[in-house]
Parts: sequence; C-alpha cells; structure tokens
Amino acid sequence: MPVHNEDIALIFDEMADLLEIEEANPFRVRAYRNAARTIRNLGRELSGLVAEGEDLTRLPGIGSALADKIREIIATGHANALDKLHKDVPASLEALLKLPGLGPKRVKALYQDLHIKTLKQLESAARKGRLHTLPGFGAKIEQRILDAIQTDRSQERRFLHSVACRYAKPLVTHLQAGDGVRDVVVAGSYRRGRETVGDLDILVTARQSQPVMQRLVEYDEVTEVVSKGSTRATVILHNGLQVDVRVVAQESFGAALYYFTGSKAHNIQVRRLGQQRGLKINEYGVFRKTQRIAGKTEKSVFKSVGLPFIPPELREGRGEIDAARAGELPKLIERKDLQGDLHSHTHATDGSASIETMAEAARQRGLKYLAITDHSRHLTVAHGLDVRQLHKQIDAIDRLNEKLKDITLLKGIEVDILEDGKLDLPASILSKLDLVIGAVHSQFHLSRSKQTTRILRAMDTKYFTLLAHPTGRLLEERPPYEVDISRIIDAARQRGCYLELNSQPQRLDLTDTYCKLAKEQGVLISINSDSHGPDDFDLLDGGIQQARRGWLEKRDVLNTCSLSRLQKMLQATMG
Ligand code: DGT
Ligand code: CA
Ligand code: CA
Repeated sequence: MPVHNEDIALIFDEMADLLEIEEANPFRVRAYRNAARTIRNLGRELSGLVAEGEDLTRLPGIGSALADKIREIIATGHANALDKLHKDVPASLEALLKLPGLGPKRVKALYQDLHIKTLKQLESAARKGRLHTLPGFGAKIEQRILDAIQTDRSQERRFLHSVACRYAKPLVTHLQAGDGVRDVVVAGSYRRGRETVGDLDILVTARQSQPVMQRLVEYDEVTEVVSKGSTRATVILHNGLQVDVRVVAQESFGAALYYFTGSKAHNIQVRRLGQQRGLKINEYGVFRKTQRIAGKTEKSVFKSVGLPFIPPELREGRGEIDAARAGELPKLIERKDLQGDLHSHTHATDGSASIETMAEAARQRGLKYLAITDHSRHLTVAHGLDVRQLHKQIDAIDRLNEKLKDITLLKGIEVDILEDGKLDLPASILSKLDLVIGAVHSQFHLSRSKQTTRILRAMDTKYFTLLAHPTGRLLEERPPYEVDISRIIDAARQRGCYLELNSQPQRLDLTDTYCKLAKEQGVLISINSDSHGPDDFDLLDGGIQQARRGWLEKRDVLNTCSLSRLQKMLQATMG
C-alpha cells in the first residue's frame, strides 16, 4: 500500500500534538508542525523522491533526523517514535485532541489540573461547570466543548479540498486511461470548490460502463467496495474518503454534470424556474412532456431556463440565479489576474528558505512583487523578529532589490496583535516598512466584544495595512475565534486598510460569505499564500477558488494592482 505525503504529514502532526502534551521543547514541536506543512505542500510524492535516492535534507525544514523518519515511514508505514509516544500518552487523551477547540495546550491543562482523561469525564466536568475555572478556559469554551461532544457523535467526516484533490487527481487519471472512456469529471462540492468535501462524485462517459466499474474496484487505493452496479458504484479509499462513480450516457452528460455539481439549494431554485416554463429537469436531461430538449452540455441546461452559464463556485443558492437573470453575474477573478503576493515567510522566522529563494520561486510563478512578512518577536515559537533583526532584514531586502530582475520585494512584517490591541513592534520600525500585516496568534478565547475591540484597536494604529487570516480558524482543528467580522469590514472601509484571504488550505480565511460582504462594502481583499517555503506559492490557486466562491472580481482584489499602483495605495495606509 503506497505511503502518501498526507500520511506522513498526519504522523508528524500527531507527534507534534503528543509532544506538546508531554511538554516537550516547543521548538521541537514546531519542527514537526513545519515539516508536516512542507510535506503537504510539496508538489511531488516523497515516496518517489526516496525511490530516486534524492537527498531529503535538501527539502526546506527537513533535517537529517526528520529525513530518517520519512524514510522509515515510507518503508514501514509507521514511525517508531510515534508508537513510543502513543505508549506514553493515554489513548483517551488523543480522542480529546480531536474535539474542535481542544488543542494540545488545553488537553494538557485538563489532564494535569482536573485529571480528565476521557470524553466521558470531560463531558461530566463540563456539565458540572468545572471547566471554566481553568486558566485558558471560560464559560463559552465549556459550552463549545459540550456542543462539540454532541455534534461529534452525529457528525460525518469531511476532508480538506486540498487533501481530496490529491486523491481525486490520480483516480481520475486511472479511470481516464480505461478503454473507450471519454469524459471523467469530479462534480459535487469538489467542483464548486468548497473548502471541505464530504465525498467525491465522479461522472464518466464511456463506450461501455461495466469495464469502468471493474477498473474502479481494482484501483489500488480502494479499501472497500460499498456497492457496485452496472453503471454506478460507491467505494472507500484508504484514507476514508468515499467516492461515488456514475457512468452516464453522452446525451445526458451535461444534465448529469449540472445535477451532481449541485448544490442542492441551487438545483432546487433552477428546477423551480423550469417548472414555471413547463419543463422537467433531472440528471438525465431537460424534458417537455416526454421530449428531451436539452442535456448534452451544462450550458444547454441553463439555456433551457433562460440563464447564462453559472460558474460552479457560485452555485450555492445565494443570489446567483437572480444575478444571472439580471445579467449581473460577476466576472470572477482568475489566477492570472494576480500580480503579486503580500504575505510570505523566510528562514529568519518559521519559513524554510532564504529571501532570495522565495523571490525566485515567486518570480517563476509569474508574480511581479512579493512582500516578505516574517513574524514579530511575541511569537517566540516561530523565532519572531525583534527591532534589531527586522532592521537587518530591511537592509538585506534593499540590497537584494538592487540586483533582482522581474520581481520587486516589499518590506513587511506579520506583527502580532497583542491582547490589548497594541502591535508587538514600535511605530519607529513599522514606519520603515512598505506594509504592516496584523495578526492574532494568541488569546483566541476572548469574548466576542473583547476580541472585536482588540482587533479594531490594532487596525486604528498608524501603519496598520492588512489584517491576516481574520477569523483565525484552522479547518478540522480549531474553530474561528468569536469576532464581529462585519464591524471589522466596516472599520477597514473607514480606515482605508485591507483584509486578507489566506490561501493555506487549512485556513482559507476570510471565508466565502465574508469575502462577498467585504466586496459589497467596498473593502479590497488581498489573496495571499502565507508561503513558508518556495512550493507554497502554488497554494494561491486554492485562495483564488475561495475568492471566486466569494464572488470576487479582479477589481475587488488588492494584489491584482500593478506594482506602482499598489505602492501608492500602501503609502496611503502608511501615512
Ligand atoms: P458534500 O459531498 O457533502 O461535500 O456536498 P455535495 O454538494 O457534493 O453533496 P452530495 O455528494 O450529497 O451530492 C452531490 C450533488 O448531487 C449535490 O450537490 C446536488 C445533487 N443532489 C444530491 N441529492 C440531491 C437532492 O435530493 N436533490 C437535488 N436537487 N440535488 C441533489
Ligand atoms: Ca460530494
Ligand atoms: Ca455523493
């Protein structure tokens, strides 16, 4: 059974969590987390690199100890060090870690202060109100834990879009290579670009359907065949992802693609339009009485109800049909519209590469400018920069800019927003930068009003340019902090500063609906990679997809501006 990058990343993430519970050295914990991220964002499978005898320590953030572990995992499927940690840390604690809102720090506190080891004990302590007395907890968290325990029981598992993508692409290639196969397309939430997907819905057209079914169940990633008929099958892949495959007739392909792309809310609204015209719309086509009038292409389906083609990212039943009828669909942003990237890290803090390497990687991807925005001193686990170190970096960037061709570096910082809303570095140094990104990296548990006030205060400080990952969520790991985003959008408009759409697959923050709100309020969004290594610039594709779900056009996005225009705009916020 092949070992994928995701498998290795999951092992390193788990090691980081368990080490943190064990109170290991925070730098060691961080090294595992960084390695997991590097591996997730790698363009190639590590198993392939190892097979070719590549030196893994040439990868960013991978030292010789980590390289040994990677080889061990690829060879054996597991890591001895993790097995050992599993023995040291009670298994029931690991179940607690899986609850949203409970990271290693809180789990450690529960264990040490209240001797809570199991979900049952946790639930009972929360019901008795014993949690909110712990430092780092509060009444809100207590309630959230109770909610989480309850929803955990009923909740289906979802997968990050980026993870689903890594499994979908090779499967599509595998099916595509079958004899007599024509189209293979992934529909559903995957095609709509949702940040997580419940399962994959694949549509196939082929000369014959039986061989497609056979080819699917023989795929080496398939671990379970749930059902297999002559034109339809459902299987589960090794990572738990469910895949529905349907073979459809060529004449129905557009109707099926339309139907299974969804969303359900969108489909229901379109079907209603059809009913008004005496049409029946289903996955086989568009029918007037028994006569098929459309269905070969998606476009023909939309046309039958008087609509233009609606891009999949918009099909959520959030006003796209009215907009389409009025001829007011947005002309959605595309990757090629981006001129630069305003958020990246180097090995001066928790990134893995030099400024120069990052600049070259950005240039290769067609970007004209790149802001270097390392962390500030308050974030000690990321080796945040102090005033002196930032001065040094500013000088280094000035020198580099003199010799770089086809790309310009901007000087920036991702400065921590402290609990009182002050920024972590003094104005005297911030004033020397091209832009200042403010970010919340601590005190996630503040009340909604406190958190909002904190951020608004930070935005009010001179030199504040851009708010990073505004809700702070980490998908499948940490819910967003409590905050009034509409007030923040409003303040950004008044203040003339900007909000980020962070492209890291676990963040995709701002979310689609808030992007739309920002657009309606006239607040520009910066779509940033938050790169920690040279390959991370590819993550911008995911940010673009999220932006499209938020109805954003080229003109709604800050970093579609030319360098000279951007510099003028930044100077205005720094004034
Ligand atoms: P997911 O998998 O939870 O991320 O979300 P989807 O949107 O992929 O949902 P899924 O896999 O249950 O179904 C795929 C598409 O099929 C869905 O987006 C719309 C269509 N569909 C499924 N059930 C119904 C239904 O009862 N009515 C209508 N109109 N469409 C449906
Ligand atoms: Ca689906
Ligand atoms: Ca499905």
